[in-house]
Amino acid sequence: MLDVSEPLESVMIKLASCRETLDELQVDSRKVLLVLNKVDLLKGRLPDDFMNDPLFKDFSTARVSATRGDGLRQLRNKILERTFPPKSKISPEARPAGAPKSPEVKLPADA
Ligand SMILES: Nc1nc2c(ncn2[C@@H]2O[C@H](COP(=O)(O)OP(=O)(O)O)[C@@H](O)[C@H]2O)c(=O)[nH]1
Ligand SMILES: [Mg+2]
Repeated sequence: MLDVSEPLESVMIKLASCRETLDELQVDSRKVLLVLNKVDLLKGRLPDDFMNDPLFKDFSTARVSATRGDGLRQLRNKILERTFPPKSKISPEARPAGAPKSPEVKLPADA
């Protein structure tokens, strides 16, 4: 999770540090979901302005405002897609006993 309302230099320093740690741990960048929070405070600055930076390479991203609720539905879907990838063509009946089914996650906006 990155607070993108901070000065861009600070955002990039934090991202570089995260990236370094993930590389050390040999985490596959394609598996990373980077959540950009506080997009409500961007005031005209577009995430696209900085998201082409190589530091973002191979990361999936979700843009949210935790306080306003923007992007939470998309974030939920991205988490669910990764937790229960569609490539698994196993029918529900063929699931191993005890395997979790995709949960229904309720967000305030669903109410
Ligand atoms: N405007 C705005 N404020 C947020 C958002 N998410 C968290 N905050 C506020 O940020 C404050 C917490 O600071 P934060 O930078 O998230 O945490 P810290 O850096 O770990 O101390 C709280 O007052 C939250 O209400 C957001 O999406 N938009
Ligand atoms: Mg902070």
